[in-house]
Amino acid sequence: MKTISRRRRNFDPRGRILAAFALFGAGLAATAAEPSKGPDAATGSPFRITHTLLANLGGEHVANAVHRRTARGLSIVAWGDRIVEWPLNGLRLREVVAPVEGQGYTNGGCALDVTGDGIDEIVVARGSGRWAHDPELCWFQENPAGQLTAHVIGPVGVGGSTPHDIIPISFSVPGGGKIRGVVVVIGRRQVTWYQIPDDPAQPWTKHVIGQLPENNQSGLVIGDVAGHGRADLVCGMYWVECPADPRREKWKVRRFGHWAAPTMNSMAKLQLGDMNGDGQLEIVASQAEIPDSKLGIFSRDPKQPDGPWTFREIDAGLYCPHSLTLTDLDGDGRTDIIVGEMTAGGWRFPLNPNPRIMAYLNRGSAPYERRLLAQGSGVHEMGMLPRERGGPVVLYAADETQTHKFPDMKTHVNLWTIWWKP
Ligand SMILES: [Ca+2]
Ligand SMILES: [Ca+2]
Ligand SMILES: [Ca+2]
Repeated sequence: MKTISRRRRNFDPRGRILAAFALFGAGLAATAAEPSKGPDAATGSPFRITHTLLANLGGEHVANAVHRRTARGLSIVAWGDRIVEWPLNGLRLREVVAPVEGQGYTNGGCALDVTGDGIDEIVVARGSGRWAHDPELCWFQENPAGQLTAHVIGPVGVGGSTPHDIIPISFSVPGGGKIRGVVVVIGRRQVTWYQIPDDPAQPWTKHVIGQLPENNQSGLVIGDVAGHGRADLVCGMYWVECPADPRREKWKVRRFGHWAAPTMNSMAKLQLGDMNGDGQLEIVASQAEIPDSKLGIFSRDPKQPDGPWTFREIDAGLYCPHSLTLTDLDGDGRTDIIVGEMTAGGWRFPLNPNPRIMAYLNRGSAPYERRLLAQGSGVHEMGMLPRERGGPVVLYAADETQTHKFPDMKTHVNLWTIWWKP
């Protein structure tokens, strides 16, 4: 396709990010959060935090927000009823794909440089109505007018097969070379990946990885769990070992966690990180879709690599912590955890009167130290901008409204900039 260029465009995301930090700092008063009751540390907040309201979108549905590289620096992109974008250089909302009556976008979606020119496109599925039934997977490319043009990757399935999770994946394959694509969790059970062809405007090749043994599996993250240097997957309560050639060979599915599926406990938000500094990845997980939810770390026993993983509970009593991010917040070299709660889960639960974003500072074998970062604004699929060395943590998210149950809910898109003070 002629419109796809492989030339590298001249842009510098680092400069844009720093300019954006200056903008936040100049216009906003600091709103350092106070610790709440419970297991939080008793002393004052060690963070300096500024909050930016990007938009109040009324009853508009926003399913997810990610950041992408554009020719002019980073943007935050969100979709639900339509696709909108906030360039970090200016933060003014731009509608990049207009709404279509009766059509919605899926929870799953990601930024990915499909064309290899240094500019990220958006991969997301669209379907019928608020729940995006009968979805088709698409990628959206910025056109010269600054709007996003849709290219169809292929159908995903029928009915409620809406992908909850879509993330980029790449593989080094036998004989040399790399292949790239996205992993898609369909109907919270079938794991599939779509391979980008030489001409990405053509339909992508669909490879079915497998059906997970139980329903209600969600949350998806990629990392080298098996230690073979490959792109293993973690989804719900299972991890899936990548074969040497993911185009032709079978993936192995193994259970790592014990959160039971029938009660939706297994619908997780997941991250992979070396939480104890031993060089092996652990799975950090929260029960993303339920009230009275747990947060904890699953560790693989090197003596019993196929046996049950051990679980260390970090916190409990959370409300739909559908956001989970890892970073070293306090610069001590240990990876810390950030968790965000929703205002309303997608199921038959009461509203959360005071959704929180909390940090859990990693203190090694001592308990994690819980710190309140913000409260009052629910978050769903919270993202974190690429972090400069020694720079602040910048989090952003929309709250997913459930107006079919709570008609007065409003969608707010927020951004927080967090500095470690000491
Ligand atoms: Ca691109
Ligand atoms: Ca480890
Ligand atoms: Ca740390």
